[in-house]
Amino acid sequence: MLTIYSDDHHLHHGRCELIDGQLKPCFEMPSRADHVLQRVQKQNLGPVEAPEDFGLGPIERIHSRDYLDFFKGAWARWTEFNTDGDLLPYTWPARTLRSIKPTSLHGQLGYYSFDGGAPITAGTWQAAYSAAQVALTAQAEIQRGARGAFALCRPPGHHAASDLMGGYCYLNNAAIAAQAFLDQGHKKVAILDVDYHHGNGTQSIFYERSDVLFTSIHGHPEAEFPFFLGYEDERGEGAGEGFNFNYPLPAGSGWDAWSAALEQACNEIESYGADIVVVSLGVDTFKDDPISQFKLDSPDYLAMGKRIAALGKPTLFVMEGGYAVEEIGINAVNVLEGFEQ
Ligand code: SP5
Ligand code: ZN
Repeated sequence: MLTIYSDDHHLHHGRCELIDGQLKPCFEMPSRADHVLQRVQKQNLGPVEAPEDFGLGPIERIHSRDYLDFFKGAWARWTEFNTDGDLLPYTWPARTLRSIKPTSLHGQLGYYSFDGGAPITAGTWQAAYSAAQVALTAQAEIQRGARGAFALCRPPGHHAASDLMGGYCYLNNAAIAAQAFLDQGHKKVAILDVDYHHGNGTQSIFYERSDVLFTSIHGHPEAEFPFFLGYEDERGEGAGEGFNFNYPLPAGSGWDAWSAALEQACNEIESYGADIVVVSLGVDTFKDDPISQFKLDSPDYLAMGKRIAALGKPTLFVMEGGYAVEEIGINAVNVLEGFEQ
């Protein structure tokens, strides 16, 4: 299987996030992608190539122009005030407040984010832009006829909505790739989001559409980030009604419960009749993940890949979360090896 990877991800290195009342080093760190790349090479998964540059066009199919302009220009505006800390939001237009776009940098940062987990650093735009190109280049490989391809994206993307960053995500790599498939002639794309966290950004982007089926298996939002989306009763709206399937699971869930949900998601993907499957591949479902509560073990990821392969569809794997840095490579590549077996 071909892997697409860009060194540009190193340009994004947030300093800290708020965890349990303390500022701690960001869990979403550059060594994550380095470990996955090393494992791809160690296992001889296949060639590793740099992305092509498809420009902003395919990104603008998902993200609003004003959001992209804000994100691209935010660091330069921040350096007029401060060159020391990362740019982090601190006020959001929650209930009782108005969603009017302010003029100031911090006002706009709150307007274009939903949490404080997506710091903007000097290289964040370039890293996120390149990650989107990584997804698009792997998408092009599938479009040329490959059965599978791996987009080793960092930063991840599935929490990013059309005009919101958050949850370590800025540009929704999986959504951008899914839209590219449609724009290149496919009619039905299924997204299978296996990251521990609900893919709220991806769900919101396609919620009123029937040309993308969204399925997600995740920690129950009653108890888990992103808290405010990901319930089972979210089935899509308007033309999208019946094209959204959430499988929230309780803390402590292991392979038995998780694989039963996978079976249901796969059945929905089959009855939908997808042309293409895009997997939002987070491996923060691992038992030793430092911020998650599922109990999958490394061999389970082989079984996951095998079940996805049984769908018999061309499949694009897009890297999302996973914070047990030493094992993230083993677990992510196990999915890909399970798919290829
Ligand atoms: C892409 C992705 O996986 N994003 C996840 C963002 C999660 N951000 C919230 C993390 C809060 C973790 N709290 C854990 C407390 C452990 N003591
Ligand atoms: Zn996650």
